[in-house]
This record gives sequence, C-alpha cells and structure tokens, in this order.
Amino acid sequence: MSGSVSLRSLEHTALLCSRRRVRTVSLFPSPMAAMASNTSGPVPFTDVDDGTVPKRPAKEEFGGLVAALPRKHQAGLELRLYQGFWLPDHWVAGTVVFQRRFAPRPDDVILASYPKCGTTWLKALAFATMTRDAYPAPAQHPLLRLNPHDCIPFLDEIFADGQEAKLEKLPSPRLMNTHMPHTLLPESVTGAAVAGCKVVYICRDPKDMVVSLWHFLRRRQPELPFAELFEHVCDGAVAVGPIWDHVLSYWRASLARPDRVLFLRYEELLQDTGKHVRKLAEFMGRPFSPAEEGAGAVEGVVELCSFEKMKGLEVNKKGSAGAYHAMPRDSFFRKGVAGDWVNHMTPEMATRLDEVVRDKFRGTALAAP
Ligand code: PAP
Repeated sequence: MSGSVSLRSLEHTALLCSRRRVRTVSLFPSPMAAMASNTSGPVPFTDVDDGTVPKRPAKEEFGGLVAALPRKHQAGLELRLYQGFWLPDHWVAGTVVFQRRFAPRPDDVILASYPKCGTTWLKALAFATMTRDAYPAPAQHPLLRLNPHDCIPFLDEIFADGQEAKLEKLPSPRLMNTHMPHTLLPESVTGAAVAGCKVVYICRDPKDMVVSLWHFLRRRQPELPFAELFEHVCDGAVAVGPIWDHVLSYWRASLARPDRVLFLRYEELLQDTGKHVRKLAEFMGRPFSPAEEGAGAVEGVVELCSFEKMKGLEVNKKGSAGAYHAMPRDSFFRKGVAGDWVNHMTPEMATRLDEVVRDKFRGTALAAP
C-alpha cells in the first residue's frame, strides 16, 4: 500500500473514531490546552515537560548503596552488578527509587526492551496505536515532528535524575519505557497481589543486537573493536546484561501473566507488522474496531512507524535524544533488518553466541529447535 493511501486511511479512520467516541480533541492540541481540557493520554512527553521539575540525582540518596556494588568498566561504560544485572552506574540509584516508590496507574503501559532490540520502533508503534483517534489530520501527528524517544519518557533516566514528578504531569493512560529486566521492575508493577499495570516486551536475535549496539556505541567511541564488545556480550557483562537473563525474565513473566506481559520479537514484527500492531492494540485495551479495520487504520499505523518513513523524517535526521548519553537521533535508525550479523561476525563467533544463549534457554520454549 502506498504512503498516501495509508495516510488517507488513517485520516478516514480518525474521523470515524472521533465520531464514535464523541471526543472533543482538537487537531493539534498544545500541551497546556491538553492538560486544561483534561484530554486523555498518551500525549507527547516533551510537550508536557515544561522544564520546571528540578534534577535531584537519585545518587544523592543512594550513592552509598551504589558504591558498595561490584563494578566493571566495559566499552566506555561504568557498570555495577545490581540484583544479577550489570547496570550502568548512573542508573542504579534511580532503579532503587523506581523499585521503592513508583506508583503505577492501572492503565499505564510500560514498554520494556534490552537496548538495541527494537525500543524505538515499539515506542512509535505503541504511541501511534494509542493516539490514533486524537489526531484526525494525520499530517499533524506528533511522530512527524518528534522522535519516538521524545514522545515516551524513559524511566531509567527519569528516576536517575530524580525527576519522577514529571511522570505525574502525564494524563492517563501513560506510555513509558525501561531497559530494566522484569525481575528488577517494582513490586508495585509485577506483584501478584497488586493491581500493577501492563508491560510489553520486545526481544531480538542477540547477534543482531550486538551489531546494532556496536554501530550505536561507535558514534561515541569510533575506535571500539567489534570483537571486544562481542566478548563482553558473551560474558554477560554489558549494560543491562546478561541479555539471556533479561529475555528469560520477561518470557517467564509472559507465561505466568499473559494478561499483564506481552512478549514480542523484532523479527516477527518485521515479517508481519500489522498482525503484531493488532495484538499490541488489543493487549493495551484499544483493539481496532471493524470500522477502523475497514478504513485501513492498522496499515496507517504501520506506515507511519515504518523504518523508511521514520528514518526519512527531518526530526530524526538532526539533534539528539536521551538525557544522559545524548545520542544523535539518526543513530536510532540504521538498517532496520534481521540478519545483518552475517556482515560482522565470523561463523564461529555466531555459533559461539548462539550456543551460549541456547544453553541458557535450555528447557524453555525459547530454545531454538
Ligand atoms: P534503544 O534501545 O537504544 O532505544 P533500539 O531502538 O532498540 O535502540 O535500536 C535501534 C535498532 O532498531 C536499529 O537497528 P539496526 O542497528 O540493526 O539497524 C534501528 O535501525 C532499528 N529501528 C529503529 N526504528 C525502526 C523501525 N521503525 N523499524 C524497524 N527497525 C527500526
């Protein structure tokens, strides 16, 4: 389907939706107007963030706890071993605050991922799906003027900076994201006896993750050898690693609570994005109606968030995203394919990483046949 047809479909669907739900959302609400009129979320995070919440680094409160943890310096990052995972040093104290004080709303959705496994795409797809009837004029959709990372707050940085008050400014339902494994999420989110909230996880072939991570890190460390990073990944001592324990934590949670945790794979999204957008919409409590299906709303979301579309947007070609290690926005859109590892690894390296991961996944349905 061509882009123009898809965008028209999105427009038609938006009109259908706005009639059906009798919403009074303006085409392009300003943040203040949105708050004042109690417009429901999600709204772009940067639009709501008026810069009035001061930084109060969580390390000021939990610096002693962080200093006592085992540490390693890998690939330009200071890492600390916290509850079985190598977290970037500057995230640990924030994680403690997140675990102890985060108060989820029942309709929150947390998007979770290991870095470089599809975070940006999942953020775009979830945001576009949840806001599909708020912008009847598709040309005004926030994803055309904002990077997905600017639309959805990154909890790990927000809590590290002690700026969690920013989250309270977001109208419900809120979309947020984290790189933390499921076992490190707050009890208030995952506990069996609490209302909690929903979590969507995306995973990816670890071989493609390493390649993507290497290209990403090289934007800051041009000399970083691929073989060095590969070794760290195989050892599990890389940011938020080991990746196998990260994936397993969400896999197990998705089996135990399929109503609360949705487990997605980057490669499956590439194969049939529409099918997974429907799944995502249903899981988040916003299934596509027959009228929307007929009007091509799913295709509209898929096209808006497609790699080609996002990579081509001016907003994603310039500037930077991310508070801590602000990275150029274009570094989040490289190739967007599966299997690029063949261009970077020897067959021996690929077999080695596959075997490490297969061994860790043994006994679960994640183990390759
Ligand atoms: P993050 O965890 O640091 O936010 P993340 O978005 O997970 O990064 O990783 C970027 C990868 O997703 C890149 O993969 P590559 O290096 O193998 O190319 C990037 O190209 C890919 N990506 C970003 N946006 C999309 C998209 N819309 N569709 C498909 N892949 C995408």
